[in-house]
Amino acid sequence: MNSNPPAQSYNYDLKQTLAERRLVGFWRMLTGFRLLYVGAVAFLGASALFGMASFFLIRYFVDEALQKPDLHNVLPVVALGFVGLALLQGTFSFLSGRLTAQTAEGIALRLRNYMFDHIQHLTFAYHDKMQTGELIQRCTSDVDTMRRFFSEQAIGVGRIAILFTVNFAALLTLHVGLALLSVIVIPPIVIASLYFFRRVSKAWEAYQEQDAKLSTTLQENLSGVRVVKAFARQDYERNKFEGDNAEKFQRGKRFMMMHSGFWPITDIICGAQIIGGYFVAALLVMDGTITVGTYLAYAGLLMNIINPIRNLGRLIVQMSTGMVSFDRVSEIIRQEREPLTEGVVQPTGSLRGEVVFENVTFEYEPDTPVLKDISFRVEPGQTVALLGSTGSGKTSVVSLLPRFYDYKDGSIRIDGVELRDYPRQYLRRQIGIVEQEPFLFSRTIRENITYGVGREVSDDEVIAAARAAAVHDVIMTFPDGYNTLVGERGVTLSGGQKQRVVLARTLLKDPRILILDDATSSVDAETEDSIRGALLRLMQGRTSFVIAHRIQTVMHADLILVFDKGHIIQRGTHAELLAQGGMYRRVYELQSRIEDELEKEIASVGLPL
Ligand code: DCP
Ligand code: MG
Repeated sequence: MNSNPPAQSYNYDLKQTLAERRLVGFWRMLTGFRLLYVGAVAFLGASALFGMASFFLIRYFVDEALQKPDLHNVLPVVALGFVGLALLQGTFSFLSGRLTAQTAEGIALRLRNYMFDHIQHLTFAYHDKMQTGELIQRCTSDVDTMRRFFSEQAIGVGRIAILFTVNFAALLTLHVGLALLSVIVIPPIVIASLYFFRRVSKAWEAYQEQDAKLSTTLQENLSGVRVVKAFARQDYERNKFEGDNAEKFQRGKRFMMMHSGFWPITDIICGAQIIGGYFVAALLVMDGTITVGTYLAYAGLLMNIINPIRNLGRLIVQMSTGMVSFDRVSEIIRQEREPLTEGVVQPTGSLRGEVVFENVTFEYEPDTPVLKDISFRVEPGQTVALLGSTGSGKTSVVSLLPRFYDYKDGSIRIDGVELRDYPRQYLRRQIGIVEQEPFLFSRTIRENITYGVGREVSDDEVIAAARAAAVHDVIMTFPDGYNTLVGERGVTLSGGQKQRVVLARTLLKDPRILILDDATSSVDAETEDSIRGALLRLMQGRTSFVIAHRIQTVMHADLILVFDKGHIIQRGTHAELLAQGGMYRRVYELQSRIEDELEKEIASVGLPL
């Protein structure tokens, strides 16, 4: 069963890759790009070879060409040789750069797509806990650090290995003793690099963590801008942001300082190496062991060896940032996806809509049950109303039906099949929810209404749904009608309008089981009355769960469940519950009294009802 189709388009299992050790993980991430990567390194090697060859040309020029009587004949050839070598070196270096860019950008592109898709498939429980800002930061900044890892450090390793090998081999042909002398700096540099590697890793991790915190603060402040303004808390928020920002500054400074503390050390070591090498080589020239041409070639090659060694240190230190980002990204990727299409049963038709809860217990956090011993039964096409004080568990009950969360104990059966045996995707297609907090995308109203239908929809259907949700007339007042953009670049809808657009979206989906979680909370009583007719029509023939605070909205339900602290404390029809007394009746009487008084009040001041 292929539960996560998009992930399958990658020809390797990223999750397994990331579970491994980091370097192995990086190598496996190169899957599909290895040829490009090898090409990039090979072209670099070719470029290095031509660079090295020019030093031998120098030696030939000084030691032999200059002694020749027909120097004027040789000179143009030598000059052409230098130009030719430089051209070849440049060309291959350019080609290598191209392949590198293709590799690194390609890997980053794939990783970003993978992460986006992966995050969409994570469980509700994970999203409840993980901050949005943190996720955004990991998908952008950390992925970018990994892109740099592939474009700079991964290629850099190959580059250093090649430059070192080629130039060291060339040095050996010049003079074995000098060649060996040139590499005595390697151990101290490696030791210094490893020491810095650990410290820089830690500093970078701290920096990225703070960066994520800042993203979260920013993101929350932008989403919650109304609250900030309404409470005039700008100063408080600014101070909080400035505090976080100052911490980021400190951590960034620490990271940069550590980074830069490393260079003087390697510079000193490498500088000593170069001077020492030149000095010894000069002594050898003086006693005639090597020629002047060899000396010049040595001088050039030595620089070619010292530079990669120096860069090795830089590379090791920079790699630490790639590793940290790798870990932060893998933390997300290691999370289990919520299987969408897996299920013991694979129903093809529609649900009938019989829902049975039996002693269901559910908790978001271990050992803090939110629902305790919930049992009830709904026949197909019936309407159940859920009433209860805030936090009593109403939303939690209905969130179990589309398998947003898995219940702990007990059994929930739809049409006689245990909920766990249904594929999530099937349930989610059969169940329509109008959530407590309606959400619209920054797309057109039409796109928002047809979202989730999964087929071409005619304008008539869209309009019919909007009419049923009593939002058609509102939409027609917008300049572009159904093509009006919602959100930042378009119209701003009121809470009630949003709710009704979401209602239209759910109507169009034509679900077998309908969940209305406070779906009319943001509409006034008058509009609610006008929607109620539509809702009643809509609920016909479907099993419906209606959560509402006004008893008027739910009094016609076939079954009313009254919740308190995760328990069902009362159940029955409106008439039965009124006869029972208790909480239901108290709330009913209270609400009726308030409405009556309100009516009287309005009548006495002469306002039209
Ligand atoms: N809860 C939680 N984690 C979540 C959602 C809720 O721990 N992701 C807790 C908060 C409440 C309890 O579960 O203590 C029940 O929450 P519900 O959302 O089910 O409560 P209601 O829907 O009944 O409340 P309201 O009328 O305010 O919507
Ligand atoms: Mg709720």
